[in-house]
Amino acid sequence: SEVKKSKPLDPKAATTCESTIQMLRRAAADGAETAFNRAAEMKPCPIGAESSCCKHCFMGPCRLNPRDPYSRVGVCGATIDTIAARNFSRMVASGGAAHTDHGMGMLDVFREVVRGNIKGYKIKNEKKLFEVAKSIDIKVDGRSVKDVATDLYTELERTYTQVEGEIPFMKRVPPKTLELWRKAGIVPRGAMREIMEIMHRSHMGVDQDYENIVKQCSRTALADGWGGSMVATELGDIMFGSPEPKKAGVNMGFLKEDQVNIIVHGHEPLLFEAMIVASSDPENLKKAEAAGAKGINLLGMCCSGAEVLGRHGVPHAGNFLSTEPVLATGAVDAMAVDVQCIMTGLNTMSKCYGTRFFTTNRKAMIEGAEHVEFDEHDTEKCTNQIIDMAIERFRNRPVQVEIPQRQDWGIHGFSMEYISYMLGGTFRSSYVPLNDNIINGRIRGVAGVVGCTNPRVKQDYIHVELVKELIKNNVLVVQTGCSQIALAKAGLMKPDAAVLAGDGLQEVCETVGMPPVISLGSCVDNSRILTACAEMVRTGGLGDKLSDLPVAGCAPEYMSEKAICIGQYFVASGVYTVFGVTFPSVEGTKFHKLLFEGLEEQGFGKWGFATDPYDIAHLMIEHIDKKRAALGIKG
Ligand code: SF4
Ligand code: MSK
Repeated sequence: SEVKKSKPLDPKAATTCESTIQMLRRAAADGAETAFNRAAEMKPCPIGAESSCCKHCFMGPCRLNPRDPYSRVGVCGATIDTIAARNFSRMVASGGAAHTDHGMGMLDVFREVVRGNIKGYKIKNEKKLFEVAKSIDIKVDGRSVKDVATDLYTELERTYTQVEGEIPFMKRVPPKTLELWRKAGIVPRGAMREIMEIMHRSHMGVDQDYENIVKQCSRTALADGWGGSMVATELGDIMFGSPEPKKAGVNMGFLKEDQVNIIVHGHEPLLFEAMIVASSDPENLKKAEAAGAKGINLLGMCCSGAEVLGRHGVPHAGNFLSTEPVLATGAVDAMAVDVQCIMTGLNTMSKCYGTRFFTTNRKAMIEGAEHVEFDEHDTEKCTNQIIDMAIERFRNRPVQVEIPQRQDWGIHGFSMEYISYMLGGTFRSSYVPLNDNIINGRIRGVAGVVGCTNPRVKQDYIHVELVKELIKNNVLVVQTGCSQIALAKAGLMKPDAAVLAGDGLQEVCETVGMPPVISLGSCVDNSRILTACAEMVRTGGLGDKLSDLPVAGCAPEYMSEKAICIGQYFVASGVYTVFGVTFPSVEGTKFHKLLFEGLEEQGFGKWGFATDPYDIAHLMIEHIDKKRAALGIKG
């Protein structure tokens, strides 16, 4: 009854994902609609798209003309630069809040594990615990795991709650870069303080100087990248193990008609880790068997999935835009979600196909959806309930099952530690070192290609085409989030994809046995890229600041405010970062010029924008070449 007739959609124009095309066709035949249909029906507001409107007070909302941006000001007199900078700052605050709240949740669980109040998780990776502790000057020699973990918890809490001083992971930042940040006054104190200050400064009548606002954007974004997100990544590795390369599968073909299929979607690994335990519990397996199923088949989607794909090899059913279409298979017995990137439409789509859909986090409920609260102190209560209801749905599947047959295998699960090990223990050594290969030109540079998929552009197409162009030009690609799933489906995470790379990169990949495209995990794991960049500087030969490195980043199909915050922390760190789809500023304005030129002149990175995959790739390659030339390592 909730199904609405949508305009006909050409699935092949909407996505390059074969499984998603098949499911969009089925959904259309069934009269079910997805974000693809809704995007076609909802024209984006051109004034909002270029961030030329303000609703920060009730003398407005005020709309300026992006085609003639200085022709008007808001009722309070705010210019286009003030309005766009304030809007941008709230995107950074919201994106940063998402990651830091996620990280703080991980820290809460870590504390309870250390105190012995949570039994369902444990410190799995003591080596990593000691390494992380050492990296922020906690004494480890001769001390017990519990003592080091207690100190680590206490120290990392400052990442979020500290009101004065520098957050702990500033100790990992190359000294010259840190010096620049100190001079600019953008070293983060604690995430809560930075986010609060942005919300204050962007209130009507407070900070109206776009340059000053952008400084606070950088400070807040750095509190995410080098703070909230980095803590989430490191604690994930400590509690669940650091990822190691393993063969793992991606695509809807990993759904199994004869098993109870459960998808976990969202971002925090806590629910997923508990579901992994519950789905292999003999009691639950017996119940599934009694219902006629051959087993319980757990799959991931979005970032929850990306994280366990690398850590445990759990198959991944697809990225953000495939979360609704996968329900049209009729094979998903339950979908459990936690936080971030959960479309409201999933609830409606679940009802169309009889999937049991559960929100599990008290912070993220959906009207009309079943809520089974996940409590880290008693994980089984939630996971067993979800499994029971999934089994029940399997027993009485209300619709015919149609599973796309495509399965894509690849090597997933890289981490900073593994890359360093793979390259001979350090980024610069006698055995296929990264820095040496950049210096000798076999590898031109490193590109981070990350981020979402967005129905305003053809799903996966830009990610895949631009990565192919980058590796063809000897640029090693590292990936996180939904982007890495696009490339996994395109087969570029197999070592034999090295044949698509330029001669130099191909030689390195073949020597080491690695793919030319390396998957690093979820959105918060972009912090692994920051750590790797810091390690490249520390190793030597590529300058003494992060901004000296021949590296670039992009999020060509982004849709989330988290992506804006990630982009800003890369830019503030010194990385050229190109976004696609649309950019929330008006070209030619002072604010736009600051983001796209001025920040680089001040010694940071800068933003770039393009929509064509080859244009994006060549903007990144040109930048990498510019940095190589500055280092005197041309050719
Ligand atoms: Fe308009 Fe100024 Fe109020 Fe914004 S803050 S809505 S520009 S009056
Ligand atoms: S899940 S933020 S759609 S990458 Fe992290 Fe994917 Fe973007 Fe969400």
